[in-house]
Order: sequence, then C-alpha cells, then structure tokens
Amino acid sequence: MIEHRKPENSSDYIAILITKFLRFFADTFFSKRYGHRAVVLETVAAVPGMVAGMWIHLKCLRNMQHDRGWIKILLDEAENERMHLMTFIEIAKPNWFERALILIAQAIFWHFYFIIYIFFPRTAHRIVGYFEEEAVTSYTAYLEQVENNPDLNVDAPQIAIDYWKLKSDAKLIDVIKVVRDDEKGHALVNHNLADILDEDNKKKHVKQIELKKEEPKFNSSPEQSNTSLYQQFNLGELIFFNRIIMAPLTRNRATIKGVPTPMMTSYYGQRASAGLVIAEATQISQQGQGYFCTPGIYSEAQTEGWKEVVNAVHSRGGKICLQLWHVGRISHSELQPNQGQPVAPSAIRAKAQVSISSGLIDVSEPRSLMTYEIPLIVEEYRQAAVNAKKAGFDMVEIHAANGYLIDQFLRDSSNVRADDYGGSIQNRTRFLLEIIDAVSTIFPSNRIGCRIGPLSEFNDVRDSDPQTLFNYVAEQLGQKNLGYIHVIEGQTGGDRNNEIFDYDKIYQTFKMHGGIASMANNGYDKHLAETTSVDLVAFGVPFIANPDLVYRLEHDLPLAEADKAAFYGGTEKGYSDYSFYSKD
Ligand code: 8OZ
Repeated sequence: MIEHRKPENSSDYIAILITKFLRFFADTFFSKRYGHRAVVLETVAAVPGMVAGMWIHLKCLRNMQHDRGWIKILLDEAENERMHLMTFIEIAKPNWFERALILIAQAIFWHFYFIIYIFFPRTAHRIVGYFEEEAVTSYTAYLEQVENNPDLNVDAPQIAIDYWKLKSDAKLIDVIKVVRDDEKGHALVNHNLADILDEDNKKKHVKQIELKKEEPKFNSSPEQSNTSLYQQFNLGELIFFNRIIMAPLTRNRATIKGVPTPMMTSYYGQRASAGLVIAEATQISQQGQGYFCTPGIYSEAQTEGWKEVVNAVHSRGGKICLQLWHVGRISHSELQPNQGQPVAPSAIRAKAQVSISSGLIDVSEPRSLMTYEIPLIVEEYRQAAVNAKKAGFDMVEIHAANGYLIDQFLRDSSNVRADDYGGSIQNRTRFLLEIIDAVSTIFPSNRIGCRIGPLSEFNDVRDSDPQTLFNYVAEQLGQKNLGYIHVIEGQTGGDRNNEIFDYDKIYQTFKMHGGIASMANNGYDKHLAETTSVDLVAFGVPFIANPDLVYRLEHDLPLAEADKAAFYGGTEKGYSDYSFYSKD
C-alpha cells in the first residue's frame, strides 16, 4: 500500500475521506465484480475529471503570477490519462454494459470534481493527488495478480508500445509498471498544484528571491535558507518543487551520434520530483566530446531527442536544466572531427583516461587553441543554448568544473598561455565570462547556472591559489546575475576536505554581487542537506538507484544502492529500471 501524503489541515482530511469513500465505492461495485477490469473503470474515472478541470484550470491559471507552464503540464496529464484509458480498453475489452457503467462513473466523477473545483480548487487537487495514490495501490495489486497468473500477461497493445516507447515484445506487466509510474507523477503534480494554490502556505514558507539587483543582503554570512528542504523554492519565476537538485550524471546512454534515446526519456521522467533535474553533461560540438555515447546538443536530431526528455520531465511537473560541456583535452582522437587532436588552452597532456568504443584509454596529446579559435567555441556555446531553448529546457548550466575545457582555462596547472586568455586570474577567467555573455543573449541570466569545483583535481587539474581564483570567479558570475553557482565541495565524488577552503566565501561573494542562489554538491546526506545554509543541494549518485529520492529523504526511507557496473553505458538495466519505494 502506498502511503498517502500527510494531510496538513482540515480540508486535506476531507479530501482523504472523499478519496477513501470513492475507493470503497470502486472496490465494492467494480473490483469484486470485474477483477482486474476494475483498472479500466478506475482509469476511466480519472479522465473526465482531468478534461473538466482543463478549461477551469486555463481560467484560473491566467491569474497565477508564475509559470504558465502548468497549462502544458495539465494538458499532457490529460493526454496521458487518455492513453491509459485507450490502452486498458484494448486489454480488458469491456462489453457494452461495462462501457455504460464507465460512462456513468464518468458522469458522477465529472460533476463531483467540477463542483469541488469551482469552490475549493486546492482541495480538488488534493483529492486527485490522493486518488492517484490509490490508483498506484490498485496497479500494484494488479501487477501482483498478473505476475501470479502468467496467462493474464498478454502482449502489450501496440498503442502502449508506441506511446511509452516500450520494447516491441513488451508485455502487460511492462505496461502496468509505466502506468503506475505515471500515476505517481500525477499525484505529485496535483499535490504540488494544491501547494501552490495554498496562499497561506505560500506566505508562510515560500522563499521569494528578488530578481532585481539590490544592495548586498548581508555582509559576512550568507543568507540562511529558512525553508525546509522539502518545500517549494522560487528561482525567479521558476518554481522548484523542493530544494533537492538532481546533479548532472554522465551515463553514456545516448546513441553513437549523441542523440538522446527513449531510455533517457524514461530515466529523466522518473526523476522529475527533484526540485530541478540537471541533465547530464552534453557536448556543444563534436570537438567537445570525450567519451562514447554521451549526448550532444549541436545537431537537429539531438535537439529533437532532448525535446522528448524535456517533455517527460515537464509532464510530471518537474523542471529541467541542460549542462553545456566541452571536454577540451579530456578526449581521444577517435572521437574528434577527422580523428584530429583534442584542443586545450595549452599543449599539456592530462594524466587521465576516457572511454571509447574499445574501452578505457589514455587521453590523446592535445594541441593548444589558436587565439582566433576561441570566439568560435564561444559561438558554439551560444548555438548550443539556442538548441537547448528549442528543446524546451528551463535553464542551462555551464560546466566549468572537473578539468574540462573551461576549468583547463581557469587553473594554472593546465593554462600557460601568453595571450589574453592566460596568465592573470582575470585572463584565465575571460573564456568563461565570454561564454556566459554569449549564452545570456539566449537565456535570461537568472536561467543560467555555472558549476565549479575549486579544489577538485579530477582530470588532473590544480591551481596554485584556488581561493583567490574562485573568489574572483564567484564575484564575476554574481555580477552577471546568474541563477545559481553550483559548487563541488572537495574532490569530485570523493573526500570533502572542506577545512582547507572557504566555500561559504564563494556562495557569499556570488550572492553579494548579484547572483541569485547557492547550490552545493558532493557527499551530502539527509542530515547535512537539511541543516545547510545553502539554498539548493545537488545529489548525484543517490539519484541513480532512487528515482524518488526526494520522497525517500523526506519520509526517512531506506535508500537503494546503485549497481556501479551499470554507471557508464549499457542498457536500461541499472539505469531506468530502479523502482520507486514500496514497502515490500
Ligand atoms: C564521469 C565520467 C565521465 C564524465 C564530469 C561529465 O565529471 C563528467 C563525467 C563524469 O563532470
């Protein structure tokens, strides 16, 4: 049995009572009589509510200050419910009598929802939220029933294979699982809509960050995040469900040509309950690629593939950001245009390895970029941002960490240039700032984030004075009014050794100069995340085996362990097949 979201006030208790009554009604009159066909009836009952609610939503949403994207979410949700209906009608093949019952159920639910929605829209969304949670319980029971009786496990209808992009030999069990996940997503969307409509809640808890450049809000300590990790966070007009962010994770599941695949769509859709999903590092050009099967955002096919991913996250009410990436010297000739040398600020080979078609291999000897080539790469970042916008991303993040091209420019172990892009800290930061300026012509600055890793030696980079360098970087990014600064604290994926670097200084400097939000990453657990003063906390590896990480953290539930062998490359196994939490 799925646990319902905890009722918070009397109207929530009424909503849950109504839901329980409807559930009792459905069980008594439909389940016992029609066995698994009850799923048809239950699914159908949800549809008219969505359709009826639609135009009321349209009216109501016009009055909402933030995020017109909800309209699209609700339309997608309605379409998704319609597909549940069509699919299960194909499977259960109800007779005319049953169809009449379905119609009656629709009529009852339609009127009921319509009236409640007009007078109590927040409660209406709660009811649907609880209702969808009940549906999850039903689908779990249905799944068990089919698992215990293989005769019931018929072939998935073509309509379901096409809509959910299932394998051509998919079975009913596969359909039930994706529909159950959809219902979890719908529950989340409706609960979040209820939260947003809850004006009191908004006034009490929502942290509104002023976009206008202001006088510094503090002098010596960063603004404390006074909201719970699990409550809504507004980054300008972009509303996050909570302050838990999915960090970018390289998983090598795109095609050889860097086109996002259907399994990526499922994987990201499953993780839409994060406050913000930062999609994996994505090369802005072929030259920017360093590993096999990483996605790109420079061709039309790649952009089209990303659209599917974005839609999967948006249709569950989530927000998604694309991380723009150029690996620089961390590449191998096999992946480069015309099998050429990878490029770098200086011709210094890193002690690092990359994965290509034949497996792990040392990086190739790089060549140093000519000064005239640098604006061409900046232009590729701009074009990548154009494509990211076309694909529907809410934000982009500039990857300036982990020893890739921008980081190679920033650190003095990899940049010994004698032109305007090398030498002083100002010169080494120039490339990053030019990229930010170019991308800012496409996305508003508050929709751009930047990831840095001041101490990280990942991919063989170091700096002789990291604190001074990154204080300057933070100040400059703040002056450009970026949405967030995303900091890997300590060694990427390893030791946090925070005592030798003042990370607060970075967050503080960024915000003092006009940056909006601070985001921390690396080795955060529930306790650390709940007590930190940073605005947003990015979790990486825990999201791999826990698509519902936010729910698990909030409810103190155990976390699943990820299969390390499936981290980089492979199939759906160890990627999009991790389950949402269930007690059994
Ligand atoms: C692990 C393997 C390959 C790439 C990063 C994009 O470190 C990566 C990455 C991580 O930011």
